[in-house]
Amino acid sequence: MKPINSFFVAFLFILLSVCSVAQTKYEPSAENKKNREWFQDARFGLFIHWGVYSVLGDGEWVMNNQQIPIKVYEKIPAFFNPTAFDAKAWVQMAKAAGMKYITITSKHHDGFAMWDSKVSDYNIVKKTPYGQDVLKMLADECHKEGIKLFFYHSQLDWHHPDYFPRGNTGGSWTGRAESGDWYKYLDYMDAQLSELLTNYGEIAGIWFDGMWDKKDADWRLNKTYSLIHKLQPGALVGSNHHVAPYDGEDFQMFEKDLPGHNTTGFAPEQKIGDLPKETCETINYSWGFNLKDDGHKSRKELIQYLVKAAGYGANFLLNIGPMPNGKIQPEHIEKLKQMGEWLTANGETIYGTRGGPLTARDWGVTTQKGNKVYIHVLDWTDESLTLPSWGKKIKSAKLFSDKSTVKFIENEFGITLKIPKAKMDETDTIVELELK
Ligand code: FHN
Repeated sequence: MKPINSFFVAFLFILLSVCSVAQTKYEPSAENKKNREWFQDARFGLFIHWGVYSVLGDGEWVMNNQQIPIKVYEKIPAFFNPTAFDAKAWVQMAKAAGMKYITITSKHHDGFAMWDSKVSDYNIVKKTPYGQDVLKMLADECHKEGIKLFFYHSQLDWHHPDYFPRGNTGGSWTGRAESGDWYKYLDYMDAQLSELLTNYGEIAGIWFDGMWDKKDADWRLNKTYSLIHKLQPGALVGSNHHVAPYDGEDFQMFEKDLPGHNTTGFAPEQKIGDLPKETCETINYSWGFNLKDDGHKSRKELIQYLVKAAGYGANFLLNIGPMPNGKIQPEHIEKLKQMGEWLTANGETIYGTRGGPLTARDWGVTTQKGNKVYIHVLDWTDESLTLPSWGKKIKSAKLFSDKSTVKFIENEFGITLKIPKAKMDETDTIVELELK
């Protein structure tokens, strides 16, 4: 037999490496691309943080913040009995608020599964007196009502023994042995995700959170993302890792910030990519139910956040943290109702739009659909407002609210609109421009 030429071996090795990289590059399916369009058109969704932690009324981080050892925390599910949970009422509330999808926590950092998992007994059916699969009830209701459903899934896990080496949170106070098999943990996570993507009908996407706990770990993203796309090619994958999207992701998220802002300090290096965008925010200060938190945002703040997000070309995912009995705080129901009323009147300027021709300004934002541009004036007191020109001529301008004509001048200084003071709306004065 002839000896194999070492150059040939090296060449073969390089070729195989290139091929394997090429193979792993993600190409979204046609269905997935269609769903990305749907997602951007939807613009408004309901975020739900709900788990056994709600029993303690101190937010979803209570296990870590109060350093409750696993053995003690495991007693909490016995008190979780949400007999007032009503999937129909939740979905109707979301619909009436003008929301097009729901993203609910399947598992948060405490590791407790809110569905009938066969992979682990640490779940709502096995460990709570309620004993029912709330995700199944919600999924069925969403499918019936045409509301899409995403699962928020925490990669970080304060309960699982194989989540090892530990990350920045969930330290020795959990009482876990200082050992574990990381890849076994990832297998467990993939197995749970497979359940969620197999037994609950069409799932709009998976909203990951927690990679930031172990920034340098091998999260085996390629394997997990491929699994999701194999099980449900249309499902959108996003991750709240606070950096630019990784290969295999379908949308980019921003936590408590509009794209490109970093007021929270979570994302100093977050680059904005080309994927559809979403920003999430709390209705008060907490994600999970917090008994003491009454810092509820006002109707105006919430509507303006939605409008700004749309101006930035992003969806708004607004969070509520249901109570342990399954009910939603009345203040939150009221706020959602008010948003729905506003959207009934003004939804045309939000749904199906993309970020407008002008980037956000101190006075507000713009959205666009076809040859219509919506000028959302959020903070302005003068009657005249000059916009920089973006190279298109205006055919007509009118107030969106009563369709009355808005006078305008186009000249070398830009486009000046004259909005009568009496017609200004302190939440959002919308001028509809029709382009030539
Ligand atoms: O730690 C979580 C937090 O509990 C919540 O789920 C939010 C939602 O965006 N994300 C994490 C913090 O980045």
